[in-house]
Amino acid sequence: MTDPLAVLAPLRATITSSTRICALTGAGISAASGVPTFRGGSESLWENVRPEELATPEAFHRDPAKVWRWYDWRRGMVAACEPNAAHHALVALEAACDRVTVVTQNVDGLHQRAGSRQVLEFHGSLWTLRCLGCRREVENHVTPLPPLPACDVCGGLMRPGVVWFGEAIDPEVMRASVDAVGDCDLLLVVGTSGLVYPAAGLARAGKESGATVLEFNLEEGGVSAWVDHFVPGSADATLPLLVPEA
Ligand code: BJW
Ligand code: ZN
Repeated sequence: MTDPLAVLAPLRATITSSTRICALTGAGISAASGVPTFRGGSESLWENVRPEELATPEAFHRDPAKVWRWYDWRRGMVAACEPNAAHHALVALEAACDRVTVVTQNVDGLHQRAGSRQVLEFHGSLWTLRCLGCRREVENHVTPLPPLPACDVCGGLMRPGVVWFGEAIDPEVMRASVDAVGDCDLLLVVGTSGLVYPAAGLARAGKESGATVLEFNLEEGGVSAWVDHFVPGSADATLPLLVPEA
């Protein structure tokens, strides 16, 4: 495997002169915290059910209790995890750069717990519930939850405040994310398979807007063809190499 330092050393000047950095992150950034990724690996399975079969509105309407059991299990698991060196490296970059925006596909809240100040949750959050009756959204960190959580106001069924397959990204989050990738000079694509759209399209959009695009991953994936440099390795080992004096 290529030495990540050998990839990054010639880029030192590009990195240190960047004034606007955007990080597009995926499940791989939280892997070292103990949060399972979605694809590749038996640990990503829950009760022998594939995430793709649970993360849909159809699955929720068919069997809300089953989908809630999965989310409740994940909430409990994530609550017991801590941000890792990769999350902390993005926070440390804020000291060295005018603006750092994290666009995360993750719903675990670990970037915020690490201290990142500008986080766009592209696929929502495990810690938000939305009422199917009155559409009210609430922040909720109770774990475990009752089997079918109900709205305090109208008694309707609450659903996880995440974006499932076939659902639209929140338009404001979409706009802010497109702005962030279009407006940065350095785009870090970290720990995502680059298979899920429209998130994966943000990497290409960044490239087309003139950013230098670095990908940090164990292996090449769906967006690697668009990036300028691929930095191999676990993100908790490679992202800290970006931080000055690291
Ligand atoms: C490490 C590491 C370490 C491991 N260090 N790296 C055909 C073509 C194009 C699009 C489509 C299509 N058919 C259908 C679509 C659309 C669909 C889609 O993209 N499907 C594809 C799968 C084909 N997209 C949608 O449906 C989206 N909505 C939409 O299109 O709406 C249209 C619309 C418009 C207007 C009105 C209505 C509708 C919504 C997508 C929502 C995705 N939601 C999920 C679940 C969120 C909630 C939850 O968490 O439960 O989001 S799915 C899941 O995948 C989750 C993730 O955020 C997302 C991306 O996964 P990610 O982060 O890339 O993780 P993995 O596991 O895939 O990869 C991990 C990576 O880490 C790997 O690369 C490893 O190598 C690496 N890694 N350890 C560094 N230590
Ligand atoms: Zn309600």
